[in-house]
Amino acid sequence: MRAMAATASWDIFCRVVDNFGDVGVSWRLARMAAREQGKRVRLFIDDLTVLGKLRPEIDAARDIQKLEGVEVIRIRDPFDSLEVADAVIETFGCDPPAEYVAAMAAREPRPRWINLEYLSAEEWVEGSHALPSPHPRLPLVKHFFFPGFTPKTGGLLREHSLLARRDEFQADEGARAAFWKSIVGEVPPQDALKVSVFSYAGAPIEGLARCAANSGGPTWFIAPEGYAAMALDAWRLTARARDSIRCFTMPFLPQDRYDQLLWACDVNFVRGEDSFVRAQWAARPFAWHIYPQEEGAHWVKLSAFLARYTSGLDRSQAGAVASLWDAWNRGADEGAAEALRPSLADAWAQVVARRESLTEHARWWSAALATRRDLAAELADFVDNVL
Ligand code: TRH
Repeated sequence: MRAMAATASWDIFCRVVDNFGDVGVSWRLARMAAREQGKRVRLFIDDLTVLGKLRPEIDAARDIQKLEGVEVIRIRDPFDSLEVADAVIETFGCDPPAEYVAAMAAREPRPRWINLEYLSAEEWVEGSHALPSPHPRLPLVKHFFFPGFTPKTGGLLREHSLLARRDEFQADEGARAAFWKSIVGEVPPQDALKVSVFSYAGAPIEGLARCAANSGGPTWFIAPEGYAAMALDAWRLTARARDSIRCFTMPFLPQDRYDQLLWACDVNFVRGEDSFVRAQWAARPFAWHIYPQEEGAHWVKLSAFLARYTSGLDRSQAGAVASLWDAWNRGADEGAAEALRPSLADAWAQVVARRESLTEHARWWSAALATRRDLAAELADFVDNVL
């Protein structure tokens, strides 16, 4: 029995906890819902300065503005945008303002209410995806929507044209040269290994630079502003820097340009959630610096993904990837740096030696993920045809 009409308007709520991912994911979903799913989208954010880092067109001083078909509105207190949309998407359990939730309960028909959860490759996600959660007091039901890597989850954010644009860029030497000139003012030599680095504090960046320096071949490290850039700048100033290693640090790139950096590099070090997914769409070998959680809970999450990602690899390839990720994430552990060196150096050498086959695998992995509908389409189908 299908009672409710398809949704025309979506209100998406995002509160910045820390870092950029919450906004990165929320903006990406909002843009896709407007451009690809034909929804009238309002994106409510409490801190516009963070969105302004990813989208320099955003004016953080303005309360309301439009960008790429999305109305971007600052969450104000008291909250006065009480015209409720057909579907309400809160990201990462950020709770829409109480006034708005009260208006949702008074709306006829009731809006569809979704909580977009964090991405995980763990098996329990399948059992939690799409589960209802009745509001304790109000006549409202919220549904959990889990991104994921398997058919029993909500899938991943992937713009319709993304992979075609990636392939075009990766096949076009002129476009890549123009990109490099635009971000570092020169084009890398053919034999240079190009490595992008986006990490949390504590990643053994210096150790990695040293490994690359000892491996002899020319390596370019590229790091947009952040921990990695600071560590590379510090390392560059030490005596240990070598001519074979070039370090480029730069301001934060607009979100779509960051995609091009991932496409243009040979190996990408990424973190969190959104850059982690973008690295997979880039079809290049990558290492994931996972957001550290209490009691090491992040290790479970990391190995759950590694088990899926390396399942198509042979033992030595899987071992190389797993050792690099282990050394990269262990880097933050107290006093690990010293003990880590051998394993990081060995793991990096193993990965570089297998770069071609790991790149093939990355391309296969991206293609396998892309056989599924993207998350925005899955979500639209869920709210329009299931709820
Ligand atoms: O910034 P993050 O560490 O965010 C994370 C995630 O939100 C994670 O879920 C949460 O648990 C943790 O914070 C607290 O990493 P993430 O998810 O990769 O988001 C970074 C965003 O920044 C992504 O959208 C890509 C974008 N970006 C740019 O636009 N330009 C850049 O130069 C770089 C490096 C990133």
